[in-house]
Amino acid sequence: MNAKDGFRKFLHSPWVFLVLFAAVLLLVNLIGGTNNYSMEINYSEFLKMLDEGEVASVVVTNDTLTITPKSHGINQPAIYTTKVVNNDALVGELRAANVEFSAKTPAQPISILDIVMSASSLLLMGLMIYWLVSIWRATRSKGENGKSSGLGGFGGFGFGKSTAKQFDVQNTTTRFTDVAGQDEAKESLIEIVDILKNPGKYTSVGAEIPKGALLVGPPGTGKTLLAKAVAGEAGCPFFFVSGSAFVEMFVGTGAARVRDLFQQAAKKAPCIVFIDEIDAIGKKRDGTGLGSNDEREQTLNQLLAEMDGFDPEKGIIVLGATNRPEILDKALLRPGRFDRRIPVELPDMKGREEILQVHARKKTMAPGINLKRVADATPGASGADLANILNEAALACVRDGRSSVTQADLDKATEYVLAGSEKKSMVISPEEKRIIAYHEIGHALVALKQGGAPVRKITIIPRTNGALGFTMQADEQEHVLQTKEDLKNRLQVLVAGRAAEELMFETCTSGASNDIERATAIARNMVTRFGMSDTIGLMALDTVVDPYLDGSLKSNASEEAAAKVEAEMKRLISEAYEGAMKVLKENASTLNHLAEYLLMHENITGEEMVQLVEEEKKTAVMEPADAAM
Ligand code: NHX
Ligand code: ZN
Repeated sequence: MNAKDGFRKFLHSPWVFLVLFAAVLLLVNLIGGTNNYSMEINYSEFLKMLDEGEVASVVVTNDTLTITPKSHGINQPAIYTTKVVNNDALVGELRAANVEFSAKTPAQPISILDIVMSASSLLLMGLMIYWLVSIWRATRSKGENGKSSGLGGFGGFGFGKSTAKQFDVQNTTTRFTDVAGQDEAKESLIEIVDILKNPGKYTSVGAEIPKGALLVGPPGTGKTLLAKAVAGEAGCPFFFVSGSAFVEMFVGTGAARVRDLFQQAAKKAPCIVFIDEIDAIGKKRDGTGLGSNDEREQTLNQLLAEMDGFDPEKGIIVLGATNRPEILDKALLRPGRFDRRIPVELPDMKGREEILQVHARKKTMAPGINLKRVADATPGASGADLANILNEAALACVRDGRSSVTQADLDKATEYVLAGSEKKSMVISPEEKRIIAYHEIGHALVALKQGGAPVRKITIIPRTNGALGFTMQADEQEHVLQTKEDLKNRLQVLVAGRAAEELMFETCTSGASNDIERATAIARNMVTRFGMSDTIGLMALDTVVDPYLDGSLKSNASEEAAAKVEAEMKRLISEAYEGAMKVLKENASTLNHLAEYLLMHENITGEEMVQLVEEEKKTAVMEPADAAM
C-alpha cells in the first residue's frame, strides 16, 4: 500500500469522521446559540433609536446593551448591541420611552470542565454507536462484506472482522515423517496433499475435489499434527482455528468469524483450514435449548454455507478434528462437506515404539536404549503421553547433570507419567506400610502365578496421583482380542490386593477402592457388552457413549435386567476373589517372603521378583529334608 492510498484510507476512516463530527458539535456548543445576525452600533445611534420609538426591548449585561428593535427590514439586523456611555440616566429614558428592559449577568467563560464533560459524553455516544453497529454487523448473516452494507464506510471500523488472534495462519514445516504410527490416516491424507498440489489432474477426469475431511480420534493422537503435515507437505498456508473460538462473545459473532475465516483463506488459497474441536459448532441442530443454541446454529449454518460456496478448484481444503463424531450434525457430513472420515486411533505397540523413535530423534539418547520397553508398559497411551514421557526423561537427565538420556531415565519417566511423581515426604505408619506391601504383593503374586503379562515393577512409595503403591504389569505382545479367560484373570489380579489384606490381617481397608472400580468396570463390560454371561446372553445392554473418550457407558437395560446384570457382575467378581484367595493361600510363604522384602526395599523389579520366588521354592523344598536330618 502506498502513502496516497494510506492517506485516502485514513480520510475515509470512520474514526476521522467521528472526530470531525465531535469537533463541530463542540464548536456549536461553545458558541451556544449566539449566531443571530447582530450589529454593534454607537450609543448615540441607540439614543436616536430610542427617541424615534424604534426600540422594543433592551437587555442590560454589564456595560453592554442588547437592543431588539420593534421592526426590522429583511436586510437589517434583528439585534443591535452597544456599549453604554453613561448609565445613570438610562433607566429614566427607557421608562420614558416605554421600552421593556431587563438585566442579565454575563455568560460564564467556558470552563475546562465543560469541555471535558461534553467530550466524554460524545465519547460515550461514540462507544454506544460502535457497540450497536458491532452487534448489528455480527447478527447480519447475509451479505458478502461490510462494504456493501448500508453503513458504507463503516467497514473500516473492523466490526466482526477477525484479527490475527482469532485464527492463526502459519507456513508450517511439519512433514508426514514427523507423524509416526498413523499409517492409514497418512495414506488418506497423501491424496489430499496431491489434490492441493495438482488439482488439474483430478478435474481433468471429472473427479469432484473433496472440500473437507474429518479427523476423528481420541485426544492426543496427533490430529492437529497430521493436518499441519498436510499443509507442510503441500507447501501451503495452514489456518488453525478452534471450534470453541466461534461460540463465544456476542450472538452472531461466530458466523461473522466463519465468514471472515473463509474470506482470508480464499486470499491465500491453496491452503488448509483446520478447525479443531469442530463438535463445538457442529453439534446436531435439535432446536432445543436457549440462546447459545441459536448462536451455534447460526455459526454452523454459516460454515455449511461457506463450504457450499467456495469453488473447490481454488484449493481450500477444510480439515475438522473431533473426538465426538456421534454428536455432529448430519448436514456437516454430507457429500461436498466433511464427507471423508479419517480415523486417527490410539497407537498400538508398534505405533508407540515408532512415536517414541520420532521424539527420541530430537533428544540425545545414550546408546543401547530400548524404546520397546516403554512401548510395552504404556498400553492405551496417546502420542501426546509418549512425547511427555520422553520429555520427562530428558528433563530428569538434565536435573542429574548428565548429557544423554538413559534407560533408567525412561523407566522413571514412564512411571511418572502413569502414576505421578514419588511422594517421599508422606509419613506412613509401619502397620499401614505392612498392609500396603501385602496388598501389592497380592496383586503381583497372583499375576505371576497366572503366567500372563509379566510383572514389571512393584513399589510402595506413594505417588502424587493418590496411590500408596502400585504393581505394574507390561505385556510384550499386545492383543486385539481379549478372551473370557483373559478378563477373568485380570479380575483375579485386581481383587488379589484386597484378598491379601484379608488373608494376612483378617480385615480390609478402604485402599482397594480403585481396584474395585476397575474390576467392576471389567465385569460390567463382560456382562452387558461382550455377551460373556449365560444368564444375560448375547445382549447389548450397555452402549459406549463416546468411543473416543473415557469409555463411559449408557445403560439400555430394564430395571429387572439391570438387577440380573448386577447379580452376574457380583458372581464374576466373587469367583475372581475366591480364585485369588486360593492362589495366595497356596503360596502364603512366598507372599510373606516377598512382602517382607518389599517392606525393606520399597521397590521390586519384575526380574528380582522372579528370582526371589525361585529362591523361595528351593528353600521350601529343602526344608523337609533339613527336618529329617
Ligand atoms: C486415600 N489412598 O485415598 C489413600 C491416600 C490399598 C495399598 N485415603 O490398589 O493407593 O487409599 O494396588 C491411581 C491408582 C487413589 C490413582 C490407584 C488414587 C488409588 C492402590 C486410593 C494401594 N494398588 N489406594 C492399589 C491405593 C488410597 C487410590 C489412585 C489409586 C493401597 C491402593 C488409594
Ligand atoms: Zn491394589
